[in-house]
Amino acid sequence: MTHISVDPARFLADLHALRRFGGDGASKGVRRRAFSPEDLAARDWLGEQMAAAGLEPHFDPAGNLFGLAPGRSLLLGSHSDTQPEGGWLDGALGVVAALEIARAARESGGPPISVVSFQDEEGRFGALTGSSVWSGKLPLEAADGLVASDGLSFAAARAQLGARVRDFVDPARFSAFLEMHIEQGPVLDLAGEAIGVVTGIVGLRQVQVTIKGQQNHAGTTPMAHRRDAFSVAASIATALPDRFANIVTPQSVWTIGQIALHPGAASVVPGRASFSLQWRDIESDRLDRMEAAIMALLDDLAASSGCEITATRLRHDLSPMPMDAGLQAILSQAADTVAPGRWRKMPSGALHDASNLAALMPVGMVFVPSIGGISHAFEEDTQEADLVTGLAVLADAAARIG
Ligand code: HGY
Ligand code: MN
Ligand code: MN
Repeated sequence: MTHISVDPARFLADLHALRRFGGDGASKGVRRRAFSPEDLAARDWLGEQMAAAGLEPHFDPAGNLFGLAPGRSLLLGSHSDTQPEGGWLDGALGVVAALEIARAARESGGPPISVVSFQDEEGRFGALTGSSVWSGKLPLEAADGLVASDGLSFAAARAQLGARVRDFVDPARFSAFLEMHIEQGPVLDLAGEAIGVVTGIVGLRQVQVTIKGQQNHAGTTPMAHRRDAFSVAASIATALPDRFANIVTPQSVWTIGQIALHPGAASVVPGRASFSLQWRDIESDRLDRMEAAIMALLDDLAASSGCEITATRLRHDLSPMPMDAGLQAILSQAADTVAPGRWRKMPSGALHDASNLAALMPVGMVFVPSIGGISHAFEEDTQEADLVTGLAVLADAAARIG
């Protein structure tokens, strides 16, 4: 096993350099939505770093950026696009760690390692869009029809790639995929541990609920005569915990993250409400039972409120995905070597591109702690010592895989 001697200072310098593309300025936070000018500039910068590391930069038609080692290689990476108000590490950590390990492996005469930054993991257009297209789960033509909330289509967005675009990389080039990521939750931080070896990634379902009531005057319409679309939306949100009580576990989650009221005026009873409802769990059948409870609740409220309620499935289903047992074992050995007594095995409550790649090759993931468990917010952060520990674990595992 060739030891891959990484350079922590170089790794951290690259992480901070990447943060400046779309950097918020007042915090470490980043705004770097898929195919935004900041995202394209960041990808071009990453391509330059890949070339300087002796890798062949390669954009595919979906905007995924690979740094290819010659021949067959281990693939490391993540994504470099962010949420509208993203953290500086979500995705970026895995891409920059992959770059450092690929560079260090080449310097140490170690195994060939390729790097990838998948596009639109954060779902400006779809869900894990770039890796869904690359893995064959989502045809490029279907992705092209996806439209962001500002009206930009995936087709128009990716057209900005211009002459950068080449063909899709053959997944057979890669022996396995490893992704380092921040935990984005509180478990490791609360336990004072440094490393999480991921056992599996949750599945996700999402619907867009639309409620049609009666737009009316906020002053002259008696409460008993209203068909207030927001009031029904609020009833759905408050009723879900009871409806889920005998179904969910403490790890099950559901979120109403985006809501729009029409016409959205203080003196008008909203006639229409539309909101996203997303739920996640590590078990498929529990996702099914949560879905059945949601649909029953919508039927009950439509009958009792006199409003018309529809639910449109927004995203193609993302099934729960176990991580490869062999890679879990290798990552556990690496964690035990680098951070003995300070690591655990754990599931991922966040989605990751690794879910899509599991259909193509063995995949494994490793987590580092998130301070306060905060993510998808400008406050997202991790102690630099923990970032370096994660890098060492990933490098050790990459060397063991060879
Ligand atoms: O939503 C997720 O789990 C991912 O961070 N995009
Ligand atoms: Mn992520
Ligand atoms: Mn994210």
